Amino acid sequence: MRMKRLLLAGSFALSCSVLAPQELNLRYEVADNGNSVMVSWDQVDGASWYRISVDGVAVDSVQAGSGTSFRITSEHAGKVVRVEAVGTNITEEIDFSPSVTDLILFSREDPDTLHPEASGLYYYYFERYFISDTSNWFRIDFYIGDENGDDTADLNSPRVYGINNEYNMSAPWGTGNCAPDSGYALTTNLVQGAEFALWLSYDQEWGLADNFARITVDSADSFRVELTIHYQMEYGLRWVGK
Ligand SMILES: [Ca+2]
Repeated sequence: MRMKRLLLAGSFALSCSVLAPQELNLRYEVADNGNSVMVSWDQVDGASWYRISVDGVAVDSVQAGSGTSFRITSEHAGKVVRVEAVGTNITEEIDFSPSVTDLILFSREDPDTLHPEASGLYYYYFERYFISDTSNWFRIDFYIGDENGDDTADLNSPRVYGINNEYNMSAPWGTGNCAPDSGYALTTNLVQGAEFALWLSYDQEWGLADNFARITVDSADSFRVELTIHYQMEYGLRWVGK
């Protein structure tokens, strides 16, 4: 009896080995002004349904034969999207994890000329720049300075000081892992412990040339701030999971 089972297992493995491996070919599009991700995949043999999850938490399921796409809305925003073909061992993922930069910046009112006041994106991370060096200006995405005169350091769009004409506005983060749709300003007071959304944009309309980041204020006084920036590398996507 034992021998017979082993022979059956052997012939099964042999017959499977001649078939091309199946793939979901999981793909996506940023949708809904950057709030949603539309995922789609190929049907695979043997799947009874497809489980969609974000960061290990099930979002929904799609029965086999009833569709091969799903829109993941902002309430489920996170980092890793997974689609599992239940009934097979086929699982594929898309990783929307942000890059992370820690920064110390100073107010442009700080008299110490060795203290950098501005920052800009260099590939996927933020670099520090001196406002005094105008050759840096085209690289600057925001700078620190008390532009509204209330003795607190502010996060400012480069447009405020005429550094360049990008908008790059900020807004209180709100809740969840999705940057807000509205409430953006050119100048935002930085408060220790607060979180802000940074919207990198050449105009004031959302588009697929834009990027979003999530800024945590680790400390802030009138001259010096420490920031942690999570940057979503996917164009247009408001999701920034931590
Ligand atoms: Ca201020």
